[in-house]
Amino acid sequence: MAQFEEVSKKSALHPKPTGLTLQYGTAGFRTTANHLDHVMFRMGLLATLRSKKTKSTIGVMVTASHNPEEDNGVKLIDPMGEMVTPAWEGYATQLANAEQEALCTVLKDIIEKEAIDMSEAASVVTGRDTRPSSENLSRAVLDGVSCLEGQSLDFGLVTTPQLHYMVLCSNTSGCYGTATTQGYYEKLSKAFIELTKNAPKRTDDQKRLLVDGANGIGALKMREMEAFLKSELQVELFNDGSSGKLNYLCGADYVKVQQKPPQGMHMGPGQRCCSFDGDADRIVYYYNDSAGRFHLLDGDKIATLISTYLKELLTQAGLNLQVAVVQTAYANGSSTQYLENVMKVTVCCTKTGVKHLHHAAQEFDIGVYFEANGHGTVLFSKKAEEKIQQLAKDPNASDEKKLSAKLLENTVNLINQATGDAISDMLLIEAVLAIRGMTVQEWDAIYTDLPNRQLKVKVADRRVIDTTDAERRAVTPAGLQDSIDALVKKYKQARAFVRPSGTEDVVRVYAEADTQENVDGLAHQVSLAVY
Ligand code: NG1
Ligand code: ZN
Repeated sequence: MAQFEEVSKKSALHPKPTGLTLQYGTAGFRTTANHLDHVMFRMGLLATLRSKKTKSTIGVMVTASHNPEEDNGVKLIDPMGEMVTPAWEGYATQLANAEQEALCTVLKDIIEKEAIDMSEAASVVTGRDTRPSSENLSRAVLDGVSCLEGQSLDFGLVTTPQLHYMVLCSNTSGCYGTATTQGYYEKLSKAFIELTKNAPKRTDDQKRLLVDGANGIGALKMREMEAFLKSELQVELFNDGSSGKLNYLCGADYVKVQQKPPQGMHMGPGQRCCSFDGDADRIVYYYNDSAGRFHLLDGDKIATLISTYLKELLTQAGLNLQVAVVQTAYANGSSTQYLENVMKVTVCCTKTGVKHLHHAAQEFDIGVYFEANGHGTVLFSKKAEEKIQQLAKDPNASDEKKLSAKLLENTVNLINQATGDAISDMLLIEAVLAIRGMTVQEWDAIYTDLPNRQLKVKVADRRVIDTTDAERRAVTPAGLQDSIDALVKKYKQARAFVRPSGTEDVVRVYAEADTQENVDGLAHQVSLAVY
């Protein structure tokens, strides 16, 4: 077939370094940028096949999120804006690792296995972050798409969640929104402005927010968004990419892991601040108190704020819808306790990686999911959306109920349900704080985090560690879990676990205990047990 000849010919322009093997991990492929050209070309091929198979638009995002600027990565986005299914992750790995001469055979195997009709049309949308390598790499993706005669639309510089949104809009005939960045800004800003009308007394000072853009795409897109917000949010942007290096000493991952403010931000006492990560799908908040002490409000605090707000509105509206919060093993123990015992919401724990949380959240009427690192969103079931819409226009409903339903309706519109989105989450948090008349300190005081520590350990082969129970217990190597259990017993309110990272060649150690000194000791001892 002519298409395969084209693949053979073009793939020679995107040669695979012999012997290099990579794996489609938690967030797609990620490694040093100069090892990725062939992977990009091949992901263009695979996205085209996926599009033919699903008869839908598929997304390909070129980014390595919070990784250093020299890295890059790629991930595929499925029709409803979610991560690609596990079987196709497997195909992605096979295709990326096929030596040059075996490429067409692997491609044909996938086509056969999935019974793909190659005469189907295909449509692929692409996007990229601001890494210097991203432009060429996304060109390689487009090369792959054109080889198999797929249609492509390159959105160029967009945040990861913006591309997820484009995919979802494209496959729902515009019902979710218009598949343009303009459509995205208009949808979100309209909902935000409607919500903040319920907080008419907000002062300019309360509208002020300091944003660390991680020197990445989020900063660029925040500048574009600002014009649509009509001063209802007054953003002061730091690390906007004009001089600093992407993710270097800044961004959500740095702030969360180091538990300190990003460099280059001038925060006054009590000033509300937030950080995006390198592709703007994560956000964390923080402030310095009057004594200069740093306070972090991570994904767990965000999930708590949002679920409290939703529960209150549902009660006021008299709507019987179940709210659940989905977390991972990294969720601070205090947050889980607060959610279960005080808020009385269902809490479930999944493996790390948004696809697991997203999947679990789909099981509920309203599923709030957040990783502690600030990656998350809220999913509303069809039933929940319909009930809210019906009540909002019910002529017999009381004014109070109607108002709550309207607030819920605008909240739904403000949320990017395709994936966690720093810009959308930020606007939601700002709206909730405004409506509830809450300061960042009051939000922080909902519960007190247990001191915690995350460490990375380099080992010869991280895959020797296998885990169970949503990654909270190690099954192999033999004896490791017993050692961890023995160490944890020595401390109060302690918990610890280890797991191999899905995005870096390291083993991650996490620990919690009653004091920072104790938890630092525990994390260190656990990291020694890993060797
Ligand atoms: P790994 O490297 O598997 O721990 C990290 C984050 C995940 C997720 C992915 C994708 C932590 C502990 N892990 O995964 O939560 O965000 O990157 O970006 O933060
Ligand atoms: Zn990210």
